Amino acid sequence: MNVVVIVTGGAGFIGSNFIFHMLASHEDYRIVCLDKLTYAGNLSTLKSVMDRPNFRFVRLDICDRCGVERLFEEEKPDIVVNFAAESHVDRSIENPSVFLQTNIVGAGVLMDACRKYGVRRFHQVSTDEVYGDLPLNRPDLFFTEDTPIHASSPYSSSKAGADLLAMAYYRTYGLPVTISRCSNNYGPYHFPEKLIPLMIVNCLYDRPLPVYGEGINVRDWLYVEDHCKAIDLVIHRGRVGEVYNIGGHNEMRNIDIVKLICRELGKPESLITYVTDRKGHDLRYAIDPAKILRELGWLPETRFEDGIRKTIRWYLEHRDWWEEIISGEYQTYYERMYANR
Ligand code: NAD
Ligand code: TDX
Repeated sequence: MNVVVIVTGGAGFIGSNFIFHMLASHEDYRIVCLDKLTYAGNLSTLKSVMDRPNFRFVRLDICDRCGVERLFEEEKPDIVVNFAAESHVDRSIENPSVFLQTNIVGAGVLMDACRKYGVRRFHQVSTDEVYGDLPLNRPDLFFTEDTPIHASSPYSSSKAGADLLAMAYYRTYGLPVTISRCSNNYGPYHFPEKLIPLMIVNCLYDRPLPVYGEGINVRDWLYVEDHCKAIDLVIHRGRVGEVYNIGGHNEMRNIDIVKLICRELGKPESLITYVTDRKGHDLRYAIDPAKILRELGWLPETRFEDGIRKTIRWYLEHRDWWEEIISGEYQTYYERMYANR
């Protein structure tokens, strides 16, 4: 076993998909998942790989400096990929403090451990949201790696904070850092507080489909496996000290996604309910992925029409996974967020 990779936040949506990808593509690697198991982390997601001899799960908070150092001492990782984060914009608007703690302080703890134990790569999984938003009437504009950071929400500003810290550790200490900034992901194991799984689940229960504002905000959707493949390329072949944008030129208005989900599930559009807009709601995200194509040859492989059908089918076939989630704390969250909205 020549390469040890610590994947933080691997019990969440993208981190778990990344673990599946890495175990399938690099059979000789040892993959160590470090996750606090917050409301968004789910051990049942990892049950198919739990018994693999080259996989280990450790329940740990990335802010726990002693625990993180102990794990690094034991595992001597070659590569650390940081997915662990508070990831939901609406929760960050309600209560920013845990976002600052995990997304900035936690990332700093990991980078200190990487310095101390001399890892060969620290990869920070960032987001296109650090660039702020683009106007709806300028379809010619895209985020490039040179677009200034201009975050809008407590979530995106905390992610921007981690990016700045990573670049500072690269310049000051020579820590071998890479950063990727991806657009909105969708696919299996997406927590049902986010747009696509929330709409699928509500459709299946014939519940109202809460669309913020007029539903005209635009997101650039990427199938999660394509994101995982891009990160795999960046950690192996990306240049240190560089940022790579990841996105698939697949812009959709929220309302069009919700209508498509209704159509696919045979549900009436009369379920759509327009609700009070998100505070500071970003209008449009759109990634220019030219750099990762040019340098690493990455292109998305899944067309949206196929990816969304696969995703809907996955939710139909994995009711146990999401029914368990929505029967718990999620109900209180949903009431708080959507009742009387
Ligand atoms: P998620 O909320 O589904 O999962 C986050 C995981 O991190 C959970 O397993 C949770 O238990 C864990 N975690 C949270 N706080 C922790 C802590 N203090 N210590 C250890 N583990 C902790 O998130 P996701 O959608 O999978 O996003 C993963 C990463 O990708 C995040 O950094 C996010 O900013 C970034 N990202 C997400 C998207 C998207 O569309 N979902 C797009 C671009 C970038
Ligand atoms: O009930 C809803 N109704 C609605 O209209 C929800 C949950 C969302 N929306 C809108 C808000 C956004 O315009 O749908 C769009 C997508 O919302 P989210 O799924 O919450 O994603 P977004 O805010 O775009 O952020 C996501 O992409 C970038 C991830 O959650 C972040 O972690 C990632 O960095």
